[in-house]
Formats: sequence, C-alpha cells, structure tokens
Amino acid sequence: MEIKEMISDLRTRMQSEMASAENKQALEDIRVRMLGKKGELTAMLRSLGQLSPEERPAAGQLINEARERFTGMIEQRSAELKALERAAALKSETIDVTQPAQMPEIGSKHPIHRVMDEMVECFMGMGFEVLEGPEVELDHYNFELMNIPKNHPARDAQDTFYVDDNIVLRTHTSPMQARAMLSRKPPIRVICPGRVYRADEVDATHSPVFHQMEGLVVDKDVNMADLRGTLNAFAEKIYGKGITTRFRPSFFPFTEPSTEVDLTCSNCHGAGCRICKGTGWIEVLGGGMVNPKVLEMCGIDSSVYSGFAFGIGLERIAMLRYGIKDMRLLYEGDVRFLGQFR
Ligand code: 2NL
Repeated sequence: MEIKEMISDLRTRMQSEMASAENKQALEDIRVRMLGKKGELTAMLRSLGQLSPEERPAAGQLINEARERFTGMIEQRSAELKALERAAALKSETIDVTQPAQMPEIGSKHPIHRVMDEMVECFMGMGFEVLEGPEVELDHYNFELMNIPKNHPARDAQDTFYVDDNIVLRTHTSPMQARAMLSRKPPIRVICPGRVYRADEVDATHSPVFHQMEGLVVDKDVNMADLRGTLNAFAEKIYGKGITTRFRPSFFPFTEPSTEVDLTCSNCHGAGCRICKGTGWIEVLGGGMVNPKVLEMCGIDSSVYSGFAFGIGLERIAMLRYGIKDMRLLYEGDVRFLGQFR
C-alpha cells in the first residue's frame, strides 16, 4: 500500500474511534495505539527502510506531517471531551439555591414538663428553691419520716413498689423535703418536682408512674394563712386574675390540719360548667401544716418552728390545661400527640 493511502486509512479509523471515545482515557488509548512509540505511525516510520533512498525523504515528511495533524486532532477532541464533562458535571451538581431549606425536625417540650417548668418559674419567683432527689428511696424517708409507720392504713392507699424491705420507689417527693429539713436550718423554702410511683392500675386517670410537685416552707410563725396566700398567688400567676382557692378539710398523716385545695374553674370562672361539674371549682391539690411529729423526726424544734406543705399532681394540671381526656396519652410518646405542644 502507498504511504499516502496508509495515512489516509489511519486517519479514517482515528476519526471514527475518536468520535466514539467518551472520555479522556479512551482518547489516550487511541493516541497510544496510533501515535505512541509502539503505535501504527511509528511502525510506518520504521518501515521506511524498505523504500529506496530517493523515496524516503518525501515519505518521511508525509508521516511527520500526519503525526502533527493527528496530534492536533487528538488535542481538539480532548478539549471537546473536557467541555462535555464539565457541562455534565455542572448539570448534575447544580444546586437550586432558591429551594426552601430542609428544616431538621425539632422535638417539643412534653406537656408535663411544660406545666412543671411554668410552676417552678412561679415558685422560684416567690423565693422557693428547687430540689431534686432519688426516685428509689429508703422506706424510712418515704414513709417513716412522713408519719406513716409500718402497718399504718395510709400505706395501703399509696402502696408502692418495694425493692426490698427498706427500699421503695418513692410514692411522693416528700422524702426529698425530709432530707432538706434534716440537712438545713430554717428558714426553708423548697419545691420538689419529680416522678413518683404508686401501685395503681392504668386507666384514663391513673398511672403507676406519675409526676408531682411538692412545696415546703419551714420558719418561725408560719401558718395556714401563709399557705393560702402562697397558693392564691400561684393560682393567679398560672391561671390568671380572678382565679382563687377554696380550702376543704381533709386528712394526711404528714400534715395537721390538712386541706384539699380547689381552684376556681378556669373554664367558667366559677359560674359552673361541664368541666367543673357545675360547682365552679376544680380540685387540684392537697396541703396543710406540717405535722409537728414530722418536724421533730426531721430534726426541727416544733416549739420554735412551724411549716406548711402542699402537693400537686402534674398530670392532672396538664390534662385540665390542655383538655387531655386520657392520661395514657401522656406516656405513649406518640408524636402526633406530642407535636401539638409546640
Ligand atoms: C396531694 C397531697 C400533699 C404534702 C403533700 C408534705 C411534705 C412534707 C411534710 C408534710 Cl416534707 N407534707 N407534703 C402535704 C400535704 C399534701 O400532697 O394530694 N398531692 C397530690
């Protein structure tokens, strides 16, 4: 075959192969195969020895010119490929900066903790200090110091989960207040919010695990009017102007006298409605003057000091506040329920 023909044939093949080369590597392979040291064009140069000395220079020149043109073709195709790759990358990596940001899902404060925090805020404003303590307690702190000796009937009402004979899951947060009295000197003004346990069956208004906040004030000349004033201030602060308290006589082993405390129904403001069953009052807490026996057992001289205490169930407050009809909703962790409290 004539050199010219061979070059023309090589160009035809190169052009078609280059057109279907889809990336730089494929193009480089073509270059090596056609123009490289062991490539076809170099092989042609080597074969010049077979020509006569007269023919050689012209043939050599043709080959060298061809190498230059072919190299140019490869470079051009390389630039094309580079542009194509870049266009593809730009297309696939494009970020639409006008798209709305993807917001991370943020949780919400549990309704029980909403009312707890609100109440803590209120009592802190009145000079109370917040104390938290263990949920697994000594029987001694939970019952004995609260004037509920072994075999006392009040133990039935709040029978609890015994870990052993001396250790229980606390049935109220009172043991923490006992610790405060034992370790401090009056004046004492503390509130103790937290989780408590009772051996109750689960239903729409009962749970074996629930939340409570107790308050305790011990000082000279503390009386029932101080309890009333404190709770009235609390009622107004949390439920608004015009909400007050009604005290009804009651019994607790740890207070004497003891009282059930009703709040003006915040739904009808006392007129009577479905929620307060027509009475205008909602029962929300219990309290009283700390039983002198309790003071003495907790190392406080009851001839010098007196105190008041109260206990509030947080589930009840949250259910009234948010119109929750079934207590179980508070513990199931269903985000469709919890998401409503943002
Ligand atoms: C209720 C009633 C109450 C107390 C809790 C208490 C604490 C100490 C001494 C005396 Cl350290 N009393 N706490 C007093 C009266 C009532 O809770 O119905 N809670 C849901």
